[in-house]
Amino acid sequence: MEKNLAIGRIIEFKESVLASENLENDFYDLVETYFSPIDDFFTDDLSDVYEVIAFLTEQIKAIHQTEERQEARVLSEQHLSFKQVAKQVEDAARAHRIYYFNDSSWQNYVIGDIHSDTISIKAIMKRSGFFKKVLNQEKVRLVFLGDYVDRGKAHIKLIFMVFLLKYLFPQNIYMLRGNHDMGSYKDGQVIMGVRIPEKDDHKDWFLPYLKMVADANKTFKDDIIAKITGLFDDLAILCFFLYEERAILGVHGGLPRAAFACDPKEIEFLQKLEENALNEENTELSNLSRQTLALKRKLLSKNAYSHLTNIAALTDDSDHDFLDRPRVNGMMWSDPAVEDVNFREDFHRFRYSEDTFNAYRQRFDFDILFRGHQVQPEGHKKFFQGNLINIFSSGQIYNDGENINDETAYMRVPRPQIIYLDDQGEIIYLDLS
Ligand SMILES: [Mn+2]
Repeated sequence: MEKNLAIGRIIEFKESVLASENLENDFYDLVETYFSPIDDFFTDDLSDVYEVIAFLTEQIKAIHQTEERQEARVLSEQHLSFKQVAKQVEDAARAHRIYYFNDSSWQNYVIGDIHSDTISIKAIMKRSGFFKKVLNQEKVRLVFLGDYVDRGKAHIKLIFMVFLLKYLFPQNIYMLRGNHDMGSYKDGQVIMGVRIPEKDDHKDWFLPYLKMVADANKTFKDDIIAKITGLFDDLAILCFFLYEERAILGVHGGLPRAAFACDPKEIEFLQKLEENALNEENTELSNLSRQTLALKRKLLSKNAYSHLTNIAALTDDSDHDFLDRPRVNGMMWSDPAVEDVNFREDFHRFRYSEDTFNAYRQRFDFDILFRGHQVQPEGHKKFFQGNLINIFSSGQIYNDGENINDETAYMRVPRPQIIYLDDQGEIIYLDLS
């Protein structure tokens, strides 16, 4: 088959990156060659955008394959300690959908939720000095904690840009999966990983929007939906940064569900849940045996994660927790429990106490957890003595004293931020405007 021109352009760009005089401008010019001709996604010719996204999904899957390291795979299956594994593998090794970063000479930037907002992405690239550093062949690395899509205004362009960045700069860009980066497409039906609130316009949601565009526009074939969700399935779940004095785990939401409750409030909550389950005939919970649930609320002296006997178990999709949900889901959906808020359990979402968090830290041997998932107006928020840090990276972006971001769904975030880790692993919060 003749090589598609639209794809040819990005292949050529990748081959000549280091010859660029102004990579930042050239990158955005490249993006605009595809997007500036489009006025209306429902009627204009989207063949080039379609071809490129389809190509990028395949390329990125192939890149993920090249990141895989057999040694990291074996060690993750043998060890509980992230530190132990990270000490023994090559920098940026990937295994079991976990990235291990151990070379502190890299400048690491960690980025929270983006949600279909290209204005914040541009600010992130600028704030990190990404393009200049790449041109100078500095070791710069951007690690995204997931939630690329939904809610904002630039669904297709955002996914195009992030995928293009990973394709062009595979050693500088790393993507984790968020709870929104999910779904599937079967028999003409979009199956969502998240629930759309009733009051919401479906256009504000990525997969329904793709489906609407594909239904209306023959140049944007609907098989793109399965290609994109297929790549979402291939994204990593965890990343780990090892520094001499500090070990940091990164994830979108939080923890897998513990084997039993550590905190008296959690136990009380689970008791109520169990009572309700046993009283109701038709809930999913009623299918769980009394014995199983009762076991979960016992305060045992063992670690609440002693049922997980190696790191690889964390990201094993075939492994389910006691509510019969894939363990991986918990890590994308759970939130830290704050005072005066009840613990909640609704299969997807749950809150973890500080005791549970500390049991998890102890079991898997890390110091600090970075996560996104919850909106933080001040860009970041610390929980649990500063050992859990929530970062949020979409919101108001200022230029000459005025907010220029008309794509974000988070106008209530006046101060989106990213994290910079210096070569000692010191945590520095950077404002995007
Ligand atoms: Mn999220």
